[in-house]
Amino acid sequence: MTADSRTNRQVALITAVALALYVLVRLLPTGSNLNHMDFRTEGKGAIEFCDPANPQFIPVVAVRSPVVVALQTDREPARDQPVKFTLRLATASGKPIAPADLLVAHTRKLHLLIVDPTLNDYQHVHPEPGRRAGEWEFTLTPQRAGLYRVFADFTPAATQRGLYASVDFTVPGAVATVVREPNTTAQLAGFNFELVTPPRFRAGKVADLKFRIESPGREKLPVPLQPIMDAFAHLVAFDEARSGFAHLHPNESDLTKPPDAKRPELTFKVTIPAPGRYAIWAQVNLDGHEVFVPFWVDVMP
Ligand SMILES: [Cu+2]
Repeated sequence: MTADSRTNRQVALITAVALALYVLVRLLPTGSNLNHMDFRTEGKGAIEFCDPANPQFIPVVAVRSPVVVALQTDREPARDQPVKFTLRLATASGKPIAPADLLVAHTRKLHLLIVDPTLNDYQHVHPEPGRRAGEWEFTLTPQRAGLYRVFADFTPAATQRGLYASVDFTVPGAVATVVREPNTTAQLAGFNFELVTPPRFRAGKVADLKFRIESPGREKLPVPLQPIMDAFAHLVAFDEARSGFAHLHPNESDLTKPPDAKRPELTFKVTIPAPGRYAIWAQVNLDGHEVFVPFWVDVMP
């Protein structure tokens, strides 16, 4: 045997072993009994998957979701009272969607973005698996009255792509009319927050946003900004009709490189398809405390 043919045989052997390992790994069960067909929607209006590189507004309510969400409460929801919810997550054909069927995304398997009709009470909740498969439990204290909307954000192991669904519940009482003017600054938790939007924020165009935090006063103290759910900040935009949401993460995604401590600034990209007024809620972690900051932004035609 020549040296050449020996090398060829070794290369062939290594390739065969690598191929066999690849096939083996692909055949290993994911732990989920669901497959991609369980998350398929037929015909027009199927939900669009989100491209994390270019976050879009996701029209959750208008499109047909391949999953069904239902809510149950331990008693009638009431303003300023903690309510225990059981959320049931199932495929369109009724198969329960349990923890094994979902991948961890941003440190959690299931994110709920919950907002009241005036967009003034936004809460981000992570339910825990309940007693039965497909049941997820969480506690929420609604701060307002009216028809609350719950957007569920999760990633089935079978499709490995973000999927969305929504469900509503009512908090009895009169819905306060709140007229909000565009507002891109806020003072909260002892800090000043600012959302810098393009001078002409237009629908259908990619927009660059900047989010800044600083201490008040002339002497700038360090901002104790820490990562939360694998990001230095999360921005969630809702339209007034709550037809869906956009969930944005900073371009500065490397958590080992924190932004400037005295004036942290994070940049975001978003495309909002329709003009109108939007609430953009920022969620950050300041020294271990979760802070939610609302901004109000007009998007032009
Ligand atoms: Cu997020």
